Amino acid sequence: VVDVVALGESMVTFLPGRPGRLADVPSFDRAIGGAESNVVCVLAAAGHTARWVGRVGADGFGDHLVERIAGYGVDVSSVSRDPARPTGVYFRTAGERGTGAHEVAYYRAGSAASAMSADNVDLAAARAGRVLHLSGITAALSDDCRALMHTLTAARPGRPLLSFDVNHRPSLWRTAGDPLTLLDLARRADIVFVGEDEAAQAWGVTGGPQAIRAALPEPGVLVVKQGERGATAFERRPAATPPAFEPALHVDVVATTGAGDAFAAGFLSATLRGLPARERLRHGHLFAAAALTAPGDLAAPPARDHADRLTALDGAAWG
Ligand code: KDG
Repeated sequence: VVDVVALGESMVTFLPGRPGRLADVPSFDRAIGGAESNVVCVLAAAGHTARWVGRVGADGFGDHLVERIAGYGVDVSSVSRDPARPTGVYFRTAGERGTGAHEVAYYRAGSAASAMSADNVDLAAARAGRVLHLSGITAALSDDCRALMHTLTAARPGRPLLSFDVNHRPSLWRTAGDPLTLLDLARRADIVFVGEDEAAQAWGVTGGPQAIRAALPEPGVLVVKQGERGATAFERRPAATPPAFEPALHVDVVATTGAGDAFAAGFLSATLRGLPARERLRHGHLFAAAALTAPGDLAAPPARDHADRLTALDGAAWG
């Protein structure tokens, strides 16, 4: 059984050759992006078995994505090709120093992935792992994709552990309806990742981790990401477990894109290894730090023995 399967849209990403506004940047370098495939690429790099299920166009960009993702050791045998629709792409600017704020221009409306549905996606392959990782991005791509998300998150016997990253992308929800849908989807998952900022923007839930947990009591594990401060994990079992907070690592941010995906990969990696909450959060932070200090979405996580040494440091030495 494969450890983790992720389903979602991946895109060819164009990274700017130099800082500046989208209006000014003269050239871009090609890389790959896609929140869900990022998670499985990092997990594969961390030594787990992983599969990506998605849909790309029958075009060179589709070939590029499939080949690059396979290059991380991810199983891509269930990726389908759409003969009529293109692979999505997006361009972005470099993050501003300090804040990491950047512009993103998606060219993904009508993409091959936006046509994913229960009819053209291999549902058995999607459900064949120990963990199925999904994100809220898919729910914003089209009505078909939203229906697919409802199918995959429905309770059923033998369902894999369902991991859901809310990944609220405001620009996609401008045309996709109400992002409260993301709250309904999160309620069906076993492990949920959400940023404090996302909960406020998408659901109007302010007041920090406790308020978010109150709005989302169903998932067995809820991880609230609090930006550069750290992250808090709530767990239902054992019943009396208090929430665990772990501070993030201090790094010089090069680009924030992909950091949330790397965090999820680190947390899931440690979850699959049966590590306790403190170590799961710390693996999340450690993997995120690698992504934050790289220009693209993806960065190799630290080797496992090194990561284990770092995450076992006592409180004062960490962070
Ligand atoms: O998390 C990184 C992703 O946001 C990026 O790779 C692009 O998947 C993407 C999206 O839809 O924003």
